[in-house]
Amino acid sequence: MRKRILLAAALLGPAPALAHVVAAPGEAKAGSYAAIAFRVGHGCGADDATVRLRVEIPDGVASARPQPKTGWTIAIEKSDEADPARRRATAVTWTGRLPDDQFDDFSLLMKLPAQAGDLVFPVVQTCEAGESQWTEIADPARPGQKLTHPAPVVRLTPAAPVDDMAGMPGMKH
Ligand SMILES: [Cu+2]
Repeated sequence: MRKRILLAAALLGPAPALAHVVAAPGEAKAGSYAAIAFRVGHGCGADDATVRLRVEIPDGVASARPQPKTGWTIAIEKSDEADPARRRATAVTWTGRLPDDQFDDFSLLMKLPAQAGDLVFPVVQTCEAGESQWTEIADPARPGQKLTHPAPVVRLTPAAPVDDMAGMPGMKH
């Protein structure tokens, strides 16, 4: 019985950290600034090294700044508002080389939307031979559905109300 419960939890839980391309952490507070890494666990196929990773930034993210990364060049695509101050990063592309049998993290510091819910980041992983599009989105009407190339998701949890925080012992504001 206990075994069956654990198995069910595993099936419903987040994707394994080293499979596919996943967001790490996969959960953050709505409205917060958070550093989120896009973790690449393998190449596009057997022995097929990753040479480029393009992460699309969803609309509600007010700002996204990539962390400099030794051995990789970074290109930031921006929205086209006339006022430079209003332009936001719409996609970030890293170019370099990651062998298939190694993993790496590609980090963004983001101002997350205030609204709780799932934030989806479509990712295209380009390799020396192939390409993987991590762009599939789960259908909430079909729980348990298996996606072969799910897009990384960050679950935004509601920000704690200020009153609750003030009532917590040891919290100073
Ligand atoms: Cu995988």
